[in-house]
Amino acid sequence: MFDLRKMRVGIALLLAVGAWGCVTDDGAEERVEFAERTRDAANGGDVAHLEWLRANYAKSEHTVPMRDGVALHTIVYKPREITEPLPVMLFRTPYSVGPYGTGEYRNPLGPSAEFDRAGYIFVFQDVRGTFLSEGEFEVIRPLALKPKGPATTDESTDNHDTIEWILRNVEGHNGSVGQWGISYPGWQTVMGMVDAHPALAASSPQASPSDMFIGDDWHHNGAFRIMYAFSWLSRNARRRDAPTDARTGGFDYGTNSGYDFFLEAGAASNIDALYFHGDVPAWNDFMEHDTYDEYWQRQNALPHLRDIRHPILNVAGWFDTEDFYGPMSIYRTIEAENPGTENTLVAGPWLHGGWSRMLGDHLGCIEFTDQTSVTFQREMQFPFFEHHLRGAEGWDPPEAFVFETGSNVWRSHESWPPEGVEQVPLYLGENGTLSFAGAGRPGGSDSYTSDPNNPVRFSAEERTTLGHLWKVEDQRFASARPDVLVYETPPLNEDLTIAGPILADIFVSTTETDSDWVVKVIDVYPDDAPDSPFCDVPMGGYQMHMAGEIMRGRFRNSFENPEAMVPGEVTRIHIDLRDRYHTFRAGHRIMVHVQSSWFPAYDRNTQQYVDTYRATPDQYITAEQTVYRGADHPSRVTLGVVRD
Ligand code: PG9
Repeated sequence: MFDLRKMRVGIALLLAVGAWGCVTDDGAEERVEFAERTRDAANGGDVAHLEWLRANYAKSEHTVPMRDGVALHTIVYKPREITEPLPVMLFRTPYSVGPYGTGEYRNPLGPSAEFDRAGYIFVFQDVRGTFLSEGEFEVIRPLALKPKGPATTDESTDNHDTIEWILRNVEGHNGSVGQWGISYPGWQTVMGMVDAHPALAASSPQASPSDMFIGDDWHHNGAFRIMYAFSWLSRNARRRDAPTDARTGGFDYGTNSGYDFFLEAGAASNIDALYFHGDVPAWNDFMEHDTYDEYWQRQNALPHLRDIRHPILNVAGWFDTEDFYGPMSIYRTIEAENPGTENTLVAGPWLHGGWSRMLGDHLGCIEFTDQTSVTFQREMQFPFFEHHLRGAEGWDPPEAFVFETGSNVWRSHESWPPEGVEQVPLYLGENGTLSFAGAGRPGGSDSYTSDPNNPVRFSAEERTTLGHLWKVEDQRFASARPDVLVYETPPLNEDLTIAGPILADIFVSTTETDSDWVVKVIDVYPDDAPDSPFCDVPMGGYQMHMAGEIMRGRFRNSFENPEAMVPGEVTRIHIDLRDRYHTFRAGHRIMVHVQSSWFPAYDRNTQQYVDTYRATPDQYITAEQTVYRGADHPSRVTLGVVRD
């Protein structure tokens, strides 16, 4: 008999190939695996579109001079027949605009194949210092200080100069340029929004980082994301001698256990001597900047998001493990600083970039029922650009298009978070309880021993790269550990929907002078939950990671001026677990975990106030951790409960 839902997985893989190729980041393993699984589908499905592109678009390659004379490699695809002036779509990336050579085509050209069919001029550019472009690559190059001299460049001026070149040199355009990109190309899109060229008429930054110390790829709240930084930098940020069309980066871990690999490497600064040997300058820069100093502050995009007059479509994935803080903070900053600008938020149940490359009807075991990325591409992204670049009808957006997970529905709201949300504390209680009823008797506490030589895994999966699915992974492996505190509500009598930021306030003490504090909010499925067609994990009792964040104790009061924790002193730790829109269904339970490591997604805290990046093996010491609860120390997570 056919299992209709399993058949949909196959169809999903088939269709996903059409949106392939927009993101190149970490997760290479998954993509290779994914590409292998779908190769036949690609040959059977995608080839038709490729042939159509060859027949209908002409490709040309150019070296485009920037204001300082550095030439950036630029590829233009233009419909072979242009009967009326066409809008331009610009994409700037450090991940290569290949395939190179006028006979080789990208597929699709636009953010989705609809764009190709509608007829656009597509312009792709290798950013400064990458692949065939000249110059030096600087990872998240800070904007130049103002006033900028006539030959001063940054990614904003390169963006501006490129648009100017397009207007002057590419025939057949209608004067309107749109720009999009996911992650690093999304950040390039943000840079294009700063002091934007007047022809830039619509921008869609998607999963762009905004601040690499606070909440995106390299750190969260000052805790270093060693696994992701290692894989990304080793692949994308090696020194190069000259422009090249070949990827020079990559790394062979020689093991499938990132846990063992990073444990054996020890402190982060050892990595250069062990593996990089000066070939990855950014890694050594990071090692020199272990607080939120000028180096990191200058990379923060948010202070520059002023005077934005053109429409913006911001896109975020609820379960994006790379850049979720970025798009949400970019949305909020544009909203606050640019009244009157059309600034729309889209947030769906996606991993990093999932809206461009999968159907989005599930993530790991978790099913979302709608083909969410197809909905996004057809009903949001395409009409947004068509309207603003070509004047087409059919785009009248709400403030926010947001997908509510758990109940699996798209909703439109006139604000984010929506009206009618009440902040409700959920208190950690005695005997592992979690209650809305109140903080309970004073004087309670729970303790565990945190051992940095036996850190809590971030995922039960044995892997070397960060991957994505741990953001919805079953947490039973963690609940079983003695160094993870577990608190749980009884089964809910009715559905409970939450929207907006989840805020944790926990009262803790440690016997040492520094520690990491991780809080996770988990959706626990009932024992009789039906199994998922998408995985082999029993869904009865599944503990879905719904939200989670880390705070490095030394940064609890200030990211610029870290402070040791005082042994034995009860200390409040506030952690923003970031936004979610989720319904805990009736019969499900809410669970909270507290733990002091999340390895190797985050490097280990020595648990002493020493130089973490240069710690010697003997400096990693155990700490006795206590979490206080009850009326005198009401440890809690505060949820935005949707009341109507
Ligand atoms: N998350 C990736 C990234 C963005 C910006 C800087 C470094 C890495 C990416 O997927 O592009």
